[in-house]
Amino acid sequence: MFADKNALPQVKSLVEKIERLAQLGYAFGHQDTTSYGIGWKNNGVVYRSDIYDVVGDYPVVYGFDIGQIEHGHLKNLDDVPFDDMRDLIKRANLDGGIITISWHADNPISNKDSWDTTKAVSYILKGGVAHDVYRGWLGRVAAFLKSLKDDFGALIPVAFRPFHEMNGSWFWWGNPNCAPEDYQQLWRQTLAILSDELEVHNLVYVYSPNLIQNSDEYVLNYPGDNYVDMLGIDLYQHGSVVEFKNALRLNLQILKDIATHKNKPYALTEVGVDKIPIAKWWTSVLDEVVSGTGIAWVLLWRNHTPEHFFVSYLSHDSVPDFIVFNNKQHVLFLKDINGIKV
Ligand code: BMA
Repeated sequence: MFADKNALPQVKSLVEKIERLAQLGYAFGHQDTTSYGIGWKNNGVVYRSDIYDVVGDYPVVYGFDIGQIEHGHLKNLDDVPFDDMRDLIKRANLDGGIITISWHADNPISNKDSWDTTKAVSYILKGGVAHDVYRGWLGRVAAFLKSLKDDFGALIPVAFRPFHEMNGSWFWWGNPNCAPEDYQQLWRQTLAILSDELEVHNLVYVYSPNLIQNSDEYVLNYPGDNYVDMLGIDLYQHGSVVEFKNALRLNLQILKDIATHKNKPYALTEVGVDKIPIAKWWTSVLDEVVSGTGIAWVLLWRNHTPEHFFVSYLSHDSVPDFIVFNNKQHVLFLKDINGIKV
């Protein structure tokens, strides 16, 4: 039933929760929301989020990234200590949030970052020269995922989104740096090693291509229904509002059709426009297209600096519109799903 045949009951509960959310509206998500924001960093004492500063509420979906865990580093690629990340995950889970984790893994052949496109995937598959290195990496990924426990010692379920945007050319696991068949093998082998060998059983597996032109492109790298629990799409606004809305509409329609046919939940696993240059972007662009499409959530990327951010922060021009957006009945923040508004 789930990609991991031995998935824990928490995995089932998480999928059911995701499905319930999609019936109520769609949930708001933010990457690294409690790790840092504009002008501040989590210090382990004050629990904070730019979103909370603006609307007095937290997102439902909390995104984290475990890039660099593969080397056993203490901090991820964006300088977030893994010990702090674990604490923030615990807190988000306790508060009723949903955890999703991506993995900007370094290139296992060149040892440069995820964006280094040196050919790598075929070498880390079974029989490849770097397969053992990759196994070692998964050992460290597994150790972290298995360390995510609540106060009662129960494992926290995670919507795991490895090797995302595989139809884009920028990551070493993306086309054309990796053939679709190799990608599918990488996915299936990763799942088998994590679940069967390393006994990681708290994952909902999420497949998420970047912007697509048609459904063939969506399924080009798809590893198969038995290996995926949830479907996603990543889509950013780089050009005009009109172009973006058209692309978003088309992509959500394709995603919905495929997901409905496969009977799997679906989400906009990354979306946004860097620096929010349009004051009413939340209501007049995002919500206008996303509302009523049946997606479970939208995940906005990180608030890094005033030159790179995706969610309104205090004093930004988009704040009034973000408040209107937050007040919409079908846009779900944490208090909404914990029974206060709906
Ligand atoms: C990208 C940018 C990078 C960051 C990476 C992983 O979209 O935000 O600065 O390192 O995501 O979070």
